Amino acid sequence: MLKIVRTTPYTDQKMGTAGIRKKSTVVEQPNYIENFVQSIFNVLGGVEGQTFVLGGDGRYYNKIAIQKILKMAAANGMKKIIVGQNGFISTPTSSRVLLDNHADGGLVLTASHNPGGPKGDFGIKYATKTGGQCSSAVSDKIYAETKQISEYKTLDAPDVDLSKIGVQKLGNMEIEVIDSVTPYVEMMRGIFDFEAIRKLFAGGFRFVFDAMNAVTGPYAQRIFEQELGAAKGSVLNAVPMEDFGGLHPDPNLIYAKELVDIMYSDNAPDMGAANDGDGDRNMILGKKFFVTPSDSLAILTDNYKYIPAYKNGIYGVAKSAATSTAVGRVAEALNIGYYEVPTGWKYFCNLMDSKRITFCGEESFGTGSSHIREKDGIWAILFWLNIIAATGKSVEEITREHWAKYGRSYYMRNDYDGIDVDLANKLMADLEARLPSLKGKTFGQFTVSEARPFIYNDPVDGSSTQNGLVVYFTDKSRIVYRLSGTGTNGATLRVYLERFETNDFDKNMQKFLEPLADVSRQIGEIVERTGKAKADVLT
Ligand code: G16
Repeated sequence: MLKIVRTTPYTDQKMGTAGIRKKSTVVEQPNYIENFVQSIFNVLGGVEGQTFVLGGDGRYYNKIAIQKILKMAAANGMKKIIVGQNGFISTPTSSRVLLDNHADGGLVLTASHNPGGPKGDFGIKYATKTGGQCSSAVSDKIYAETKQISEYKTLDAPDVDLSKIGVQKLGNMEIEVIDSVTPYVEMMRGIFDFEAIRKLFAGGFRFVFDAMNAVTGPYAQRIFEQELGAAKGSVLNAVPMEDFGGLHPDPNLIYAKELVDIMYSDNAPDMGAANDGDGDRNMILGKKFFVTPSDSLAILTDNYKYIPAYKNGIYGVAKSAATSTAVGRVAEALNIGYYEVPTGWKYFCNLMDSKRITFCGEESFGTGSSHIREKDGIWAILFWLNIIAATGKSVEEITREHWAKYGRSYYMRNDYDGIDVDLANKLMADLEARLPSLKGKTFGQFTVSEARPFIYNDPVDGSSTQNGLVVYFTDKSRIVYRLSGTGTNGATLRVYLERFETNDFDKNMQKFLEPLADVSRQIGEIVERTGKAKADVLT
């Protein structure tokens, strides 16, 4: 039975870098999810007759939110919803299923790499029919709607059983429960040389993948172990859990500790990799060797010819402004288009839709291509495995050859967490005001050549976005400052540091970047303003 429920608006439903991301306790408030979802439907002018894709990374509150959304969709006259079995779908798969089915939109329930559980985080990403996240213009409209919403529609009906694959009805709406792993496996088979990777594993190549108790466990077991023949047990933490077993499913050197310990042990396998909560991020490790996401993007781009789906040529490549400039040197050598965009995957989508780029990536462990409109964790790992299978070289050899050819960007991100939001905003505003006065100034060994806000003019839709502040130095070093758009605990100031080196590739990363980190604190007045002498997290 149709129910119209009166509600009062929340004022904090502005989408950040990727949808809304909140503490679980926030989304558990009465009508919180309902207000947000109805606001999306309203901004779309209703969803009558439409088809959506729905699912999440299985974190705490996934099941509850899915039932709420199914009932609301049916009450709003949606024609069909395609849902992952038991409500599971990785972000990359959701994008693929959306495109394959010509769906009108999609909702992915995830807070990505943030921890889960009753004390963790929850979130919703909204994708349009392009398979990518909505534009800032649309998210602004949705935010405006969330501030004035007064009612939502739902159905008075029992919960839907999502455990069985097949079609069922809720009111007049069709619900198709799918095995979300199969379409993803088929997509990967269509891109990479599975036969070559199979031979690599058959030849004894040792591989370990950490699913971090998140959504990619079942995908990874199917692809790496069953399809490609990696040894049984190669996939660690393979069973998705509501709280990720207490892990912080962020694939970096700090949070993927179990994997890092294995890869830095004396008996390390040949390659290690990890994904995040919803399967769109990746980390690549060789034996006692870490590949920065910025280098990974550059290396994949330079080696596109080894991959069957790209061997006939690629369009250009793009990176977020904060990501190191390594891929820019490859783009120049390959003579392909090269774009720098604000942080947020949605900024790549217009470039992919208009065939300006094939590959794109970000420092925050996201890499992807135009096969979907989200970043793709397992795709990046298969890309590496395919290159290794084709060249017979190790992760370290491939990376070192890259440095020898192009030079090395030593690169790290310093995060200052849990800062008061007003204080952080003021720090950025004041720094922006000071930027023009920095030009020509010398800080220790570094002289500023240019300092400006990063402004992106989208060549496709003409929109203009400012994101972060960039300080360039005469020796090709760079510092980028920006505030995170995905945190849930005050503000996080991210400071990205880069130094370029053409000869010595064995410097200690942190030590080499430390003088620049000092300069970044000085220029940003970070210590005085935040009281923090050092960053909380270095990645
Ligand atoms: C999201 C976006 C990414 C972006 C990242 C940055 O990643 O999808 O495009 O790079 O946030 O986060 P922040 O604003 O905190 O630096 P994800 O994996 O969380 O969806």
